[in-house]
Amino acid sequence: MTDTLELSHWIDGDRVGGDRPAESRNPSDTREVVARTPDGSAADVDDAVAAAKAAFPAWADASPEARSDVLDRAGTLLMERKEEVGRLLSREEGKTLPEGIGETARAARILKYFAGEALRLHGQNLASTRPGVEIQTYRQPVGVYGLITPWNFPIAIPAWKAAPALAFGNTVVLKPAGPTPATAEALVAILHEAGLPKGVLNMVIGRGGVGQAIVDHKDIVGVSFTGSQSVGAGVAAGAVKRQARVQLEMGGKNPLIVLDDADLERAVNIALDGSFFATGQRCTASSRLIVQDGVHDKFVALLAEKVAALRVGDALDPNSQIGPAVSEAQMETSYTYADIARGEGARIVTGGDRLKLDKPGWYVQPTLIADTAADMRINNEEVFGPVASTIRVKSYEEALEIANGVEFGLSAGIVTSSLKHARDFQRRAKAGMTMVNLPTAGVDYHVPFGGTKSSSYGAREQGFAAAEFFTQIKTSYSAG
Ligand code: UN1
Repeated sequence: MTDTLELSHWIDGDRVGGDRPAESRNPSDTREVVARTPDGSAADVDDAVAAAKAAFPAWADASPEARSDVLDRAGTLLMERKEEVGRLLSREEGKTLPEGIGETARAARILKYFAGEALRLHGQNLASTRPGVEIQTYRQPVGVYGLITPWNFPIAIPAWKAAPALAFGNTVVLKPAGPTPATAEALVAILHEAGLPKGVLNMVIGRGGVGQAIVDHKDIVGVSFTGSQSVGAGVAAGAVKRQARVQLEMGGKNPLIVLDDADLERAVNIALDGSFFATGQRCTASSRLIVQDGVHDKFVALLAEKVAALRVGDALDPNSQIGPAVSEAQMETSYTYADIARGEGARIVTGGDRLKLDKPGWYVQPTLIADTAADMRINNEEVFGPVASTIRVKSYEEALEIANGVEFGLSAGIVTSSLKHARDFQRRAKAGMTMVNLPTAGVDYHVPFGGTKSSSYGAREQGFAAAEFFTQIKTSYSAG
């Protein structure tokens, strides 16, 4: 067992809040308390926003080079400590150690990417319709942003929201997810160590009340949220009511189409990765495997064999391929959906039964479900666990119609050797991201990320697109 961390909020450059009634536990061994934390209140959010507001003018006016340097240094520090922070992430969230270290390295690279973007921010020069008049557009910092982040990428998502906010001269109040405060705290601490001025980045640990206080705070100009659709709807309603900016990333029910002409071995490995790695706890996970008649039975048999052989275990055990679910509730959701699918007449090919290991943890047996119909609940509601279902189709057109037939539209994939179908799919898939011969999950950090329909709302995150949400355009006219 490892020591329990004693965490605090970060307000105005200091660790604040000594009362620690809440805790995060290790999902691989629930006897272990990873961190004890405060349970923040609206008053803590007030203090954090006041600090962020006071810090805003100087940070907004700082040279972009100064902002770039802080992000670059923080990226270097985080990369140097990726093993240590990645281990903390895996202890707290439950993804395997290589996944935890990989995510930490990704967060470090995100900081470095936005160190560059701070210097590349630019506007445009346009001719006026009037002779002698010139027009310039500038992108300017906006103010204090509220960031509400999920537990499934406990360092990469705080990084990909905070880094652009800070790079472009805004200040921040961050609320990390309840199950994973320690990993987010590591990021905030490193940014301060890298020289971030006090008050520029604040963090309030707590439950839904903290998120609500952020959404409702009159001095927060924009809220970026990643999480569930039901919470997201409330975030949007609250923000829009007071005309704050809002950006939401929510669920997915991502399809992976496998056509008869696919390289079958490759298709099976793509499905295995997209559906089950990171314990299926990715909003980009492939949860609907839409498979053409000619290869269907072979695909299901080959995939089932690989799914059944996956080694589920303690996230820190090098032998584990799949870690536990983050919480008891997430574990229960997976089993509940296996039962729902059974009740709907589907066939559980492998998994679905409770898994008991040698230690108390929230382990889930990876589950493959076949013979499902597109309109079943298992094919329309997000499970967020290591559970995938297959749907048999006759043609590409039928596959596409089913792929597009849900309320979500985050990521969509196809495995095929046909250029014609791949190209058509890229154009017609109703999703923010399309993947050809790749898993639906596992995205690059330097390009736009986001979905359509109920998956996303507002401006895209990441890459060059991040400037849209975290800056405001000013249009300046001048005559000589
Ligand atoms: C990925 O698939 O690499 O919460 C990233 C999520 C997404 C990020 C997925 N916002 O799962």
